[in-house]
Amino acid sequence: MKIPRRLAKLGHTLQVMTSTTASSIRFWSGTQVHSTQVSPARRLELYDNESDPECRLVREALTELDLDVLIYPCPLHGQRFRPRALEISGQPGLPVLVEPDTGHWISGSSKILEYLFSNYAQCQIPLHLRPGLLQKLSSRLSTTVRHNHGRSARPSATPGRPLTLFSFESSPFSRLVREVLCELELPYELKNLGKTRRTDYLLPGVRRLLNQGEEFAMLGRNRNLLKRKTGKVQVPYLIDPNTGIAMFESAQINAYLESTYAL
Ligand SMILES: N[C@@H](CCC(=O)N[C@@H](CS)C(=O)NCC(=O)O)C(=O)O
Repeated sequence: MKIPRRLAKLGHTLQVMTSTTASSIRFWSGTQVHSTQVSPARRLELYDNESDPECRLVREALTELDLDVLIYPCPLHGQRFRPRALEISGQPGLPVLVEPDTGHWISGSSKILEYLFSNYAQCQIPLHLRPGLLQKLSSRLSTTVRHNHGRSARPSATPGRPLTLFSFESSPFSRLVREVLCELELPYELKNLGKTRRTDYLLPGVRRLLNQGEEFAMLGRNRNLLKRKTGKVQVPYLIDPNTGIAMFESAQINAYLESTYAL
């Protein structure tokens, strides 16, 4: 059934509002980059469920540490990657982080966060990410506010190659895309693009308006990469090597994912 355009727009606006509330409940953790001192030679891999409260804490840390990760979505009842996560860790829980450099794997948010901060920032887990009761409860509340979007698998076609998503964890628009990627069990390279300086907090359009139509000079690996590729820095940005498309705009990206992969 085709949904009238106005109704679809209203639906998307409501989704953005609850997604913004979900980020506010987490005090916008997973927004600002705190410099990484060591980068892994090869990308990390994460068996993840977008709506899982513990997985969220790990993704927030990945943004703050400016680390990219290959996401293997493991929605409830998913058959594409969930069995492999179980095989690796020997237990059904998520998240599971794999470091392909060493074959080393870790499961559970507390251990993963400890590992990430001690290995990639040589420091302790900052207070706002330490997996205590407040963190776990607020992360669970964020899931509730999103009505469990991104939680359960839906039938989908298998892509030949992983997609790429430029995003940062607290971005309300990017979350909507990550939820669909998870439900459709589409593996993707998550290119984190946290904020590095004050001007990054301005909306992309406002930034260009203040700078005669040009994007400001950017700090940060992925910010520069995206600026070189597209001339602007805005998330979400999706690249699908299977079809050759590359696009901005959360509503259009989700429409593309639904029409290309949902069965
Ligand atoms: N209409 C766009 C809005 C995208 C947008 O405003 N994204 C924000 C993050 S939520 C952004 O890119 N901010 C610029 C920055 O982080 O530098 C969409 O639906 O995708």
